[in-house]
Amino acid sequence: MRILILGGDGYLGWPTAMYFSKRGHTVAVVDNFTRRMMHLERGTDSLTPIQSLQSRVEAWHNVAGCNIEMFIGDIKDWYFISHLIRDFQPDTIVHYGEIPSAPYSMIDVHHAVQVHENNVNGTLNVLWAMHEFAPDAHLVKLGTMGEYGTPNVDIPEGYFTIEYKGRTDTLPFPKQPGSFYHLTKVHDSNNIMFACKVWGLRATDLNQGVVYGIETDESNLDDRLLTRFDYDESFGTALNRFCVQAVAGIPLTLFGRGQQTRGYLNIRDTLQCIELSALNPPTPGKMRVFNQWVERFSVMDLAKHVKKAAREAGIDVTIAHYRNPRVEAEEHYYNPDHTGLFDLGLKPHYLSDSLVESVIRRVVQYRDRIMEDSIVPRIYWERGGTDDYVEIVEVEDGA
Ligand code: NAD
Ligand code: USQ
Repeated sequence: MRILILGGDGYLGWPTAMYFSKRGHTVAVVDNFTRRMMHLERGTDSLTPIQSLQSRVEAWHNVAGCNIEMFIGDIKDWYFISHLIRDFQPDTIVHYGEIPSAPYSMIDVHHAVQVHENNVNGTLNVLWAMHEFAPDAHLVKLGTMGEYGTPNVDIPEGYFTIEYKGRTDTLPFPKQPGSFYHLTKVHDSNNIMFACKVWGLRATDLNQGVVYGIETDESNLDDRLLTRFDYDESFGTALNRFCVQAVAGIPLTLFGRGQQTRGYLNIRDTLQCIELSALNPPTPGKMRVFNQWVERFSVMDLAKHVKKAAREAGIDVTIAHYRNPRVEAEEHYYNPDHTGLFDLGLKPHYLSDSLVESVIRRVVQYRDRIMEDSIVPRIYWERGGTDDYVEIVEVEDGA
């Protein structure tokens, strides 16, 4: 299969590129290093010392004997992306190439607009390029579970059948996203669904939960192949952050009451889900939706897992409740369906089996690179970016 990976220099994109090329597919990656630039802007960095994309591609060739083609350019640039899709003729386009951070999108108007322009316009370009130059390709697009928000009813995989005033229809499930970033994913989903309906394109919209972990089978072959691992407030996700905080001796940053519940998955399972989607495309004209997560945890559950795992590694951890910088439900119902990918054959990894070995061990390895100043939350949904409100409101006893 010819696979074009948009955002192939990213946390998930680079491991995906290695994973597919190891399995004999023809792989090309696209990136314009937006993520590296955003770290420069914020004064933060990946915990793992990641190589340049060029060096990784070379290292991968030396270590595994596999080739990955590289195209440096902006998905927002119509001529760049449309000519690439026309010339490469992908069977599958895996689209990770967006700005993935809720806090970053909430800094101020400029960041909200930047995230919208990047994500929504980039995906529109991809859809038009497919329509004009690769109408049979399959778009595997990374959306987010956060598109749905936290409604007080079960969440289906994309669509539900509803009866209203005596008539019945199958409709997209309502979306109640929690940040301007999450909103861009809703706009993308609407645009993709429309393009499938009108132009007969085929797409899989993957509503992915929060991903954790550093290692994959491929990246473990050589440290030059490691993917990025972020722990700052903009780009680090909760569990990755907690692991770094544990090793740095900083009280774990639980926002508010800590009962916010999300779906989580190991980075290795992301790779499987992308492969299963790519190998089983939907019929033309359809936007298929999968909810891509394995286990459900509250942030307090995560903190307890990290505390336990750190103790096994000889590290004592304190859990603290911070004033919540976000506007979100801190206690809520959460029961999203997630059978689609399991039905296709997903073999999940579980948090309790992998935390010490595949995350904490690596964090300890790179503990000297931890920038403690980038950990505490400073971006507030309500009041704008200032650090006046950083505050621990309670320390958890005996968790
Ligand atoms: P990432 O920032 O590490 O990767 C995205 C890559 O896309 C980066 O390398 C970036 O430079 C590139 N990019 C962004 N805009 C671009 C543009 N206009 N042109 C070219 N390249 C561009 O993020 P990630 O964590 O790997 O996430 C990948 C995707 O998965 C994102 O769409 C994200 O929203 C989604 N997602 C991630 C998670 C998670 O927990 N990491 C969970 C759910 C969904
Ligand atoms: N949280 C804490 N402490 C922290 C960081 C986060 O309590 O130090 C809480 C947040 O308040 C939130 C939950 O943990 O309730 C999840 O936050 P997160 O930062 O781990 O994840 P989120 O902002 O939702 O975004 C991440 C990825 C994003 C993806 C999303 C999937 O960055 O790209 O879309 O996970 S989901 O959460 O299902 O929407």
